[in-house]
Amino acid sequence: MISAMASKTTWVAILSAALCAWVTGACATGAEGDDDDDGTGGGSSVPKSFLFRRAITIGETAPEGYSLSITIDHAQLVTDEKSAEDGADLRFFFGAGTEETEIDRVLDPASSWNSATTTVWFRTQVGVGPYYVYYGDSEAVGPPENGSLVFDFFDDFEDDIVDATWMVSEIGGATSGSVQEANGAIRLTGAAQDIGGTADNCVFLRRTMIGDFAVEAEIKDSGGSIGGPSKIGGLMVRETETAGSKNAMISIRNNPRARFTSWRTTDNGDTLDNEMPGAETFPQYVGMQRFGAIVSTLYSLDGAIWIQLGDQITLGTLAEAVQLGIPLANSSDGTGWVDTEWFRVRKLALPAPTVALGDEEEI
Ligand SMILES: [Ca+2]
Ligand SMILES: [Ca+2]
Repeated sequence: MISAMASKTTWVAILSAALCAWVTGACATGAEGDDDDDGTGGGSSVPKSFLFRRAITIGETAPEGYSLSITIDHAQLVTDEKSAEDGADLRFFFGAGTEETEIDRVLDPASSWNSATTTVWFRTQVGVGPYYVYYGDSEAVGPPENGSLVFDFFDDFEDDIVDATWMVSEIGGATSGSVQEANGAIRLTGAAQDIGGTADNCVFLRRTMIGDFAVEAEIKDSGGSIGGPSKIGGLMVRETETAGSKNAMISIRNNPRARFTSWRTTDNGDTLDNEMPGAETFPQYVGMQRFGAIVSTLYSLDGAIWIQLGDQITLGTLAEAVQLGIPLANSSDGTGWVDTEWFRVRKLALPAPTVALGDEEEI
């Protein structure tokens, strides 16, 4: 670690003289790199002293405010001493010339810096671009990385305070519903029976969503009293908090653990399901997409490649505003719990817009 940092300082020292020739103000103040280091983001114009950049080309179908990710071999950049191990110098900019401003970027929670497949999210802005990812400034600190400016909603559950926009419902006679945030996760606790048939008995950590969306989350762990056919966390969209509300869900069904999708297409109607047998362990990555009244459920083995589980579900006519969140039915009179590591909601665009990285440019 120490030798890597020392060599990084060296390449910056060697090349900084060249940079001083044209980066206005950077050398006079000694303040190389991004000056928007308050972590709040929001796009400020900054003097840059990055040594490299790659253009980002985005397909025309991407709407404004759309969350996109790029995957980059950051480990190779670190090996080549072009970027810091912690990725603090990997920064995203939008706009041309004097209009160029820095935008927030967030490391995918299933990814890591200094990886061959480092995946970073950013969001499309108002206008046509261009977009660049810059790197190669060992003094760059405090990258803007506000997830709320990259996704429609993002919660990594890292500050031990439950965001006030989360609500807990005890549906169909479930009891002991509560929520707390600790150890980087949100814990939903309750004593509930099952999700299925013509009425559900579950606790539901929810928030109101309007319109179409894509949502992903990581189920971290579960414990307490977990009975036989439990549905352990995951993602659920339902029209109302009534026990017989139409809904769609992806969960982990207990004993044996299996990825599990279920849906009720009419209020108080029966529930159908689809499962993929397997002795599943945590963590589990789950996803869902809502397009009008059509819901798709997805899972991932690594948080990177997502696979649809079962067919698309059509929930009849679905209200524009729905309840989206994390279900738990622990099939027990005792209390059980499920922890969720992170939860994000982003705009849905179909087909998914393309994004591509151009070749590295030295600057
Ligand atoms: Ca929190
Ligand atoms: Ca977390």
